[in-house]
Amino acid sequence: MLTHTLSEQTSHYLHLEEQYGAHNYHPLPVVLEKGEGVFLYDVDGNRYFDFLSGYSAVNQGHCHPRIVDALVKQAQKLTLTSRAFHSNLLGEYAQYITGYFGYDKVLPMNTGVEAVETAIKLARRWGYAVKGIPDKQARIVVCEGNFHGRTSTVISFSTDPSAYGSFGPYMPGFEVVAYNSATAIEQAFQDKNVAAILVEPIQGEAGVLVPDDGYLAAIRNLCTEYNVLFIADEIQTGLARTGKMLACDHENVRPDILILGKALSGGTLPVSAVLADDDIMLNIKPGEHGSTYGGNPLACAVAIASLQVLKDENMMANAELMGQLLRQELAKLQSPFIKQIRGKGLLNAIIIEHANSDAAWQLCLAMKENGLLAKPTHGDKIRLAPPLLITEEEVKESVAIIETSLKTL
Ligand code: IF1
Repeated sequence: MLTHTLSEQTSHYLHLEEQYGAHNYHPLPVVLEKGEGVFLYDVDGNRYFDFLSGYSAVNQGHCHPRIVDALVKQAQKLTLTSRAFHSNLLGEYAQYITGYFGYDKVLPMNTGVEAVETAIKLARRWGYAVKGIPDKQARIVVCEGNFHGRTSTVISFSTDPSAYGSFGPYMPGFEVVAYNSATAIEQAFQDKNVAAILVEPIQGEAGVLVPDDGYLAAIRNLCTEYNVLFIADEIQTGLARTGKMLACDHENVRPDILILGKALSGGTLPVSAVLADDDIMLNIKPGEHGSTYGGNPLACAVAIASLQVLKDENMMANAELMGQLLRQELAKLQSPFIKQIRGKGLLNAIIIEHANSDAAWQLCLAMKENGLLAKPTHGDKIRLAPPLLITEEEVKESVAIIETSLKTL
């Protein structure tokens, strides 16, 4: 780490985290204290374009005034009742979000992985109650390179050793198939005990892997044909990030179970949701699943505002347009170090090719010095995913920063 170039203040905060925080992350050496729209500010007052957007939790931009307003107003009134009692906001929110996405019911949770766990439980329950799978035999098909969160069940079907290694024993009942292969899925579906397939419409952690056109439609058809539930994890791809409200919308495909998180609160607090129709959702009965914070009134107020802002500010269309511009401007750079540019809407990545295996990290450090924050993944991939309200001028300014930074390699 280039700690010698850091301000005294920055070093102070880095050392505090290093000393007292668990070492389960390796962040860029920047200490942020303020966010506004597409910008972040560090403790020394430097301004940065945010090209991570809190891993797509901040699609609406940092501290969006309407979301913060909803948060503050509700925080002053009522924040948590638990589900032992009703609140005046849960029903309103449930009506709002089910109408918004076109499902009969919502089951509210908090973090993304809790919603994934919920979807897994729902699918297994449906498998036994509706499909007639023998007890404890339900299987769920997942894809190679998947990322669905960090719980012990969810890492059980990860194919990334840094996610699952030495955390066993692992939860059985999952089958991994190649991503972007309908043939592999059909083969797995020959097993009558398959209850569901869980899939990211674009693989995020794998480095923004966009499947071929027709993949999602093929999954939909196979699921219908084999009586298997299609679970779409749209935690990262949903909520306007890829240029449509959902990434599944690119192929006009409707999953049986839809998982949302991250931007459902515009980056203000953990809010996730599982959406499904009654024939699936009503198989879980009172007392069989839940969460202390799930569906709390503060989350409900914030989620309504976060969803409303996406539509009112037409963020799908802007993500689509600015994504095209970003990829087009990056292509113009003709950098020998950019091996590939890929993505959809404002969920993008560049793949760095360089003799130095540390080049992507060095590039991110240079971009930070020049006023843009992004983070490498798997060594050579850099995610480029700014908040969805970025303007044309700001995209061009950002690409100029990337260009200048590439020259330092
Ligand atoms: C971290 C990645 C992004 C997700 C999908 C579920 C979850 C996530 C498709 C779990 C979470 C995060 C978590 C974050 C890094 C991050 C990430 F690099 F790992 F892939 F976004 F790009 N499904 N993704 O992407 O949601 O429980 O975290 O709310 O630091 O682990 P969560």
